[in-house]
Amino acid sequence: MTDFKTSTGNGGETHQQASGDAAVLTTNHGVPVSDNQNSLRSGERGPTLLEDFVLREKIFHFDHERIPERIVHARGSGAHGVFEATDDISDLSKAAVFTKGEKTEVFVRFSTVAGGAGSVDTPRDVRGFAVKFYTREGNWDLVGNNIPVFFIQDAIKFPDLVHAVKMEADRAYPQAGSAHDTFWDWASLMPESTHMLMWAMSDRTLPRSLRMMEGFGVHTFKLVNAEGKASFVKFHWKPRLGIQSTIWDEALKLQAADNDYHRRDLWESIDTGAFPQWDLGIQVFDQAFADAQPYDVLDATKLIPEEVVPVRIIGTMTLNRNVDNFFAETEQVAFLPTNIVPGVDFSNDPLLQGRLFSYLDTQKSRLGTTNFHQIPVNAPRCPMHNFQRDGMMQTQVPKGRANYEPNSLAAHGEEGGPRESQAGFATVNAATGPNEQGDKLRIRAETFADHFSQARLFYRSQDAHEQAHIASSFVFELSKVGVLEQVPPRMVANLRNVDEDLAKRVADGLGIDLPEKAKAAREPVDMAPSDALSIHKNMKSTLEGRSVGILIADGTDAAELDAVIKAVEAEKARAIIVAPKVGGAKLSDGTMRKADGQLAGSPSQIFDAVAIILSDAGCKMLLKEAAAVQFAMDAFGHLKAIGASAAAKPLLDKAGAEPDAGVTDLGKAFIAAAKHRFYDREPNVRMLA
Ligand code: HDE
Repeated sequence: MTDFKTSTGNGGETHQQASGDAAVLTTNHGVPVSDNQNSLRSGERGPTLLEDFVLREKIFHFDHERIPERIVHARGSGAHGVFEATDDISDLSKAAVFTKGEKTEVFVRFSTVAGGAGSVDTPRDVRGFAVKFYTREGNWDLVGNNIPVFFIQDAIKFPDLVHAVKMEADRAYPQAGSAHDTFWDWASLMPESTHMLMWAMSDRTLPRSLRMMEGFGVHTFKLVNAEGKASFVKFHWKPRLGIQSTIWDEALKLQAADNDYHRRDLWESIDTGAFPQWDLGIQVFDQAFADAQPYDVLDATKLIPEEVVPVRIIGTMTLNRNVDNFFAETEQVAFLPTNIVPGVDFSNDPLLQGRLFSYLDTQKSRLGTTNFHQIPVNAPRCPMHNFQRDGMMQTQVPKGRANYEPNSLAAHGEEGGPRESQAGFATVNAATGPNEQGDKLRIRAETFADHFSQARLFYRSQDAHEQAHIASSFVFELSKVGVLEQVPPRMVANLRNVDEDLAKRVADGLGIDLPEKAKAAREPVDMAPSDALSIHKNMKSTLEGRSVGILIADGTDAAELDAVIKAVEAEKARAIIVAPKVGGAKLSDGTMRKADGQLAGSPSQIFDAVAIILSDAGCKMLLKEAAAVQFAMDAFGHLKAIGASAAAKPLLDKAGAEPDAGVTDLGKAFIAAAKHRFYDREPNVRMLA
């Protein structure tokens, strides 16, 4: 009989040697396994035996490895961290998590919405921003997005929205994108989605990094203090690195360059100790303020401008630990808006109210058991006691007879079990909003009728470049609508209620006549523009947390290269060397310098700025390399700073990178430029709507 263990060098002893002192391989039931290479057969070339419990168990388990992916937010990336409360808000909330100086463990999962678990990281899409706080009073989940408003006002529309935006039911495409018939058919028929559409068509849906986007609780919630007094609140996450987005052409090309662009970026930042941080802010207001607004604070398609109610910072979240296992943690984490702690409460927002039902159902469906709270990533870190018992996959072993209450077992010396506490969560009992009590009505409140004022507010708060991006996104997305010819004009008819100029630009871009203005349920009003809504008006001049790609080739000046690397690293940014061969390039001083990435696999879209350091000979060689020309061309087209050695000029010329404020030599000017994008360049490189 042939012994494959020795003749192939593939198993048995060889394998053990390779894994050093590794623990003994066993079955799920702890039985040591002697051969993990060959199944048990009847004769050398005969059929496999049913008796082979090792094979059977291994394949059985493998066959059941997958669980249903999330219906929305299927693709996500998670990390552990800590939240530290930095301000005393005991006058507003009694929650332990907000006690000044309190540190609370957190788990965060960022996600795209429409695509499947294996889809790309950079489609035009909303990003989920879900935070689980393991507080000493139980888990609090703030399950938000990177956009402060939502598409719909009532949870009953959610399945329609999701069906419309996901891949079309018959053909199963497109994956992870809204640029298709069914989404725009639905959206153009839902005027209440217009405000969110403005955000979705802006660069907010093209974040440069998960570390560089804001987060929002979206709904109005309540804070409750020790006296039981409630205030309304909206939650905000502000990234310490500032907000930064890519532009559309760059995001498209990122899909080809790196499917895992955001996941990798998050992992590598945490892995290298550059821990991402966000400040948690609150906008607090009362009923009198709510009543005085021209919109309803219970309507999730509306925001409260920061200029009207400033955001007060009350704590900082730091993500400092990558997961040990993606499935066990990031996939199995179960967020529930119903996970709430004393000191925080819900509002009557009808979208939030619907979510309170939905998430519990979905977790049971995904994780298969009502005991999903026992999975380590979901389990509270504080003690947990109740009389819930049994169920599939019960992993706890409750002792004694106390599985009911009231009971008098203690009188008999037995364990009686937990008791209710006055300090426990108690729903706020006060008139806190319109329709708090009343008749049962399947109706939308009249205060929810204005669908366009805040869409206009958003559009008019953007700078000219951002407005051009929004108009161009509408053109791009609507140009992907196929046979449903009625859809683009219907959408433009809605946009006329937002801004006549925007509507005209979109109609022109599509090459269609300007349609009649759609009749608004309520005429929009002009609100004072809010600078806080613009990315460009709030961008940080910084290189921190960003990366600079440095293209080199044989002959590159060693001193020049080292100076750029040093200057980039001094700014807490990453310097990443790109060369035609990953083994590296032979520099001017005769030394070999290893590359971090090979040119063909490291296009400039994965960097925030680029330096091109070439000798005359190196440049001559790269003029014949399309990837090098493209490197410069895309950096220029994506409005990035390009620092170049004098000898690299022919490459810039061939790439059409004309001199401007963002094209510099390799000195200080490059580092200063690398902190910015050159949006003024854009009219020279692309026709926007
Ligand atoms: Fe969700 N949403 N959602 N959602 N949502 C889910 O729960 C739902 C909404 C959000 O990383 C699901 O565990 C309804 C708004 C995030 O695991 C599901 C409605 C906001 C995540 C669900 C909404 C969100 C989800 C799918 C309308 C921003 C990912 C898988 C009433 C405030 C969490 C899951 C993670 C996930 C239902 C609207 C954020 C089906 C019914 C508004 C970040 O339960």
